[in-house]
Amino acid sequence: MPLLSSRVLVLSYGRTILTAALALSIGAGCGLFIADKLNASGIAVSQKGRMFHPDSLTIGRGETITIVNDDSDLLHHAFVESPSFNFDSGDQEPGSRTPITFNERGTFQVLCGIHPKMKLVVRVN
Ligand SMILES: [Cu+2]
Repeated sequence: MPLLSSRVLVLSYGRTILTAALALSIGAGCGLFIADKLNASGIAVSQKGRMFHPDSLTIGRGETITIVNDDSDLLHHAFVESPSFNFDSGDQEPGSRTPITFNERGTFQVLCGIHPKMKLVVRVN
C-alpha cells in the first residue's frame, strides 16, 4: 500500500515539524500559518519519468493533493478539464509543488499538457 504508507509518512512528518514549529514559535504568531501550509500538502503525488506516481488514487471531497515535480530536468503542466471542475497549474518547474483541491465528487483525469501519456485518475468520494 504505497499510497497509505506515504500518507502516514507525510502526516507523521508533518506532526513532527508542526510540534517543533509550535514550540519555537510560541509568541511569534506564526504557528497557524505553518499549520495551514502543512494541511495543504497531505497527499503527495510525484511526477517522475514522465509518469504520475501513483497513477490513481481515491480521496474524499474537499481533500487536497499536492503534485510534486520530482524530475530534475523536465517541466510539467498539470491540468483538469471536466464539466464540474477545471484546473490549470501553469508551468511546473523541477522541484515545484502544486496543490489541487477537489471540491466536487466524481472521477477526474489530471493530464500533463507537455507529456500526453501522463495521466492521473482521481476518484473523489
Ligand atoms: Cu509532464
